[in-house]
Amino acid sequence: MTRTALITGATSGFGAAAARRFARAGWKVVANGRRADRLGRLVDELGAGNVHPAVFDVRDAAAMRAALDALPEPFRDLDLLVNNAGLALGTQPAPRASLADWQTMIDTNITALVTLTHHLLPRLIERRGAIINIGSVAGSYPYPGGNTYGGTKAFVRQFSLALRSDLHGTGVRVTDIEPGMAHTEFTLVRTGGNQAASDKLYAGASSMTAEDIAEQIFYVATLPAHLNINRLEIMPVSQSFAGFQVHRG
Ligand code: NDP
Ligand code: 8X3
Repeated sequence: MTRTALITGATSGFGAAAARRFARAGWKVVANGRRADRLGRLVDELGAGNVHPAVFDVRDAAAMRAALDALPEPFRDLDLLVNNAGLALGTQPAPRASLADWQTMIDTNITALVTLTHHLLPRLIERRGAIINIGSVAGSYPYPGGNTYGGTKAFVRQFSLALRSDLHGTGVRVTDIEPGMAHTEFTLVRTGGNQAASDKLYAGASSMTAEDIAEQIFYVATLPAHLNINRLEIMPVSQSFAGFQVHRG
């Protein structure tokens, strides 16, 4: 039986890699993002019968609903929602951070994620489907400059667990995949397009790749129907934890 996934943020990074992984395995993929040109190239690469472009800003609830309500027949029966679209903005400590950046992260990583989830829950329950949210290690481990980004991902972790509880008995599975450092456009976006800063962060670090995370998304999505991975935390071997800091004087 053909299955269908909606993947948000499929123009880059994890989302684009996941769209390729699922489409090549025979799934139908609704690929979302704001950059229509990139979604067009994904459709050209994977085939219009396999990938449907859904161009909308996830923060625009009306556009989201319109796009999903207008899905063509072969893509309408969604079995999987991958809430991947998201971003970090800025690396400054809280007193020097931009409030507008904080609001953009909350709007994208939290408000849009819950709005889309709420909209699709009836369809997912009907099909005993699955939800995979992309959280982050930043939701569990604080680091300087992580402030609101980490806060949004902590929300994603707890919301995912709470959904599991509310969906008890429906057969719908919910997983929060929580990656550490992966080389995508994430740092380019976070630094406002600073390619040198992005290159410096990933240089020599053997970071995870977008394909590494896409493989985990696919693995979770294709487990036997009676299994639910609640949280999947994954880091590159090169990344680990540092201790508490102590200020004296
Ligand atoms: P990328 O910047 O490479 O990709 C982000 C994707 O999100 C893009 O496709 C972008 O599409 C989409 N997106 C952002 N804002 C919106 C919006 N308002 N509406 C629709 N789509 C949007 O980063 P990653 O692939 O690394 O990030 C994917 C997810 O993984 C994010 O939630 C991120 O927080 C999380 N994450 C990333 C880690 C990393 O180290 N890379 C580690 C842990 C978690 P477009 O701009 O075309 O709209
Ligand atoms: C991004 C992972 O380690 O850069 O969510 O905060 S990290």
